Amino acid sequence: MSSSGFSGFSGLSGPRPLPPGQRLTAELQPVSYGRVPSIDLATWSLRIGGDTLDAEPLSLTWADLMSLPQTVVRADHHCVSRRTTQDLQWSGVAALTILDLAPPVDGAEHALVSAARGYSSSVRIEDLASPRAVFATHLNGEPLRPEHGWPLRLVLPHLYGWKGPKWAVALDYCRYAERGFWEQRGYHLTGDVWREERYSYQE
Ligand SMILES: Nc1nc2c(c(=O)[nH]1)N[C@H]1C(S)=C(S)[C@@H](COP(=O)(O)O)O[C@H]1N2
Ligand SMILES: [Mo]
Repeated sequence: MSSSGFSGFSGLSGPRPLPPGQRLTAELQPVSYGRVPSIDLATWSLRIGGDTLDAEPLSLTWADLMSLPQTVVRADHHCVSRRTTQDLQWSGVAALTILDLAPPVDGAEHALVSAARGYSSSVRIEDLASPRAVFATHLNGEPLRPEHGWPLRLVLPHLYGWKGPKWAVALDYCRYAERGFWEQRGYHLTGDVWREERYSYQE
């Protein structure tokens, strides 16, 4: 069992434990560096590239994405600024489905997920392969609002929120970890909330 074994509380009733150092907020507050991008679905795609198994990038259009099996994940959201919002329902395409469709080459254990307007985050393939990792198109049954990442955001419930780019446009596999936006600015490469991996000096 990986360090993320505590993330599966969906389905249990009663109060759930908070990760260390977190406090509850009722509503999911939009948090982002920079402005909300305007995106045209007709030209939008999710590009899966870098060290792919067949050495070719794959671009998924919105229609491609919609034709993949859809999944629902109930999860708590933990921002590294210490706010936790419990019991959100994300739906979209499991990250595992994307990994199966365009797998990384053997030996590529890392990825960089990039967003429109320059944001990116480092994630481990192992974390993307969590059954609860989802490229979400909907929050609580509604299409994502623009400020929450429409049309697509990555959700990794066992990692801090910064690991999930909103307005995701690319997933690049890499053999060596590449640091994304916050990882270059002092935040942790892995970012497991239950291990309280907040800062790079803990690595
Ligand atoms: N593109 C982009 N994605 C992002 C961010 C950002 O600044 N830009 N902020 C991250 C952080 S720090 C958190 S906590 C969550 C916040 O999600 P929310 O705005 O839906 O609450 O988005 C993450 N994804
Ligand atoms: Mo955050």
